[in-house]
Amino acid sequence: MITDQQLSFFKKNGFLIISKYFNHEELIEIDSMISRLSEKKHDSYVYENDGITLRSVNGPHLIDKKFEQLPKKGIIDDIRVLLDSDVYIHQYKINFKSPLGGDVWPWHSDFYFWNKEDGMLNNNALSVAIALDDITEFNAPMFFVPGSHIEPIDDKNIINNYEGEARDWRQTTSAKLKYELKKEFIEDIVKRKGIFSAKAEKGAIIIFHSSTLHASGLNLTPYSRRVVFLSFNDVKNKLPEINTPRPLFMATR
Ligand SMILES: O=C(O)CCC(=O)C(=O)O
Repeated sequence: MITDQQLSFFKKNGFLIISKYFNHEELIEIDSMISRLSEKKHDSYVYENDGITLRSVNGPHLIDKKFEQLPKKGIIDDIRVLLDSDVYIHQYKINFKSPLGGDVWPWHSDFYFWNKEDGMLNNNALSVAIALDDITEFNAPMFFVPGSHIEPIDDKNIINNYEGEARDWRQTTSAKLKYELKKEFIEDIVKRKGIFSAKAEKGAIIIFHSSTLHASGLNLTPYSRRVVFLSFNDVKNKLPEINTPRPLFMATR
């Protein structure tokens, strides 16, 4: 159960780490589910630029029903407290950040993407990153800008890397992300608010608000850094109808 102290930390900083959320047996079970998934192929799989290294599996619950059990009841109860609302899963994915090859996730806010690509209106949403490996300073931990969730991003601070090109959901998940934050913006906000490296032992969960700025670097180590991401949205903030929505494995409708 989320304590008052954790709630106020999350509200102030836009992220929260809770260690030992998943126990040893649960982690072994998740490991074997992920190994089975890695052997399959599906349209929702994303590879790094080399075309062979697995970057992400989107919508694992649509490929293997066992993944539906992963959002344990405890997680949902805790997220309800953090968002002060009933919630549903907006996005579900696994990022592999493979040893000696997992590529970067440039600085971004998830809400900016969810608003532009999926039509999400309000930012009362967050993600839970489940650490399946120890995340150290070496194997590409996520970086957060504490308190950035309360500063909305203006369109003038964004470069669209695919301007004029046909929409493709892969543009929103590759190492060359569709909406790039301008360097001057990052420089200003990081110098004002600081930076936090989200290291965690396997089994921990790292929760971050949909507007918290985050990024991660290359994995230059021989150690994997697999993370399951469960993104929850306020039920009052369900996605409206839009033209050319992203596939269901990228955004639940
Ligand atoms: O896996 C990571 O390091 C970052 C992933 C991320 O930023 C995202 O999926 O929005």
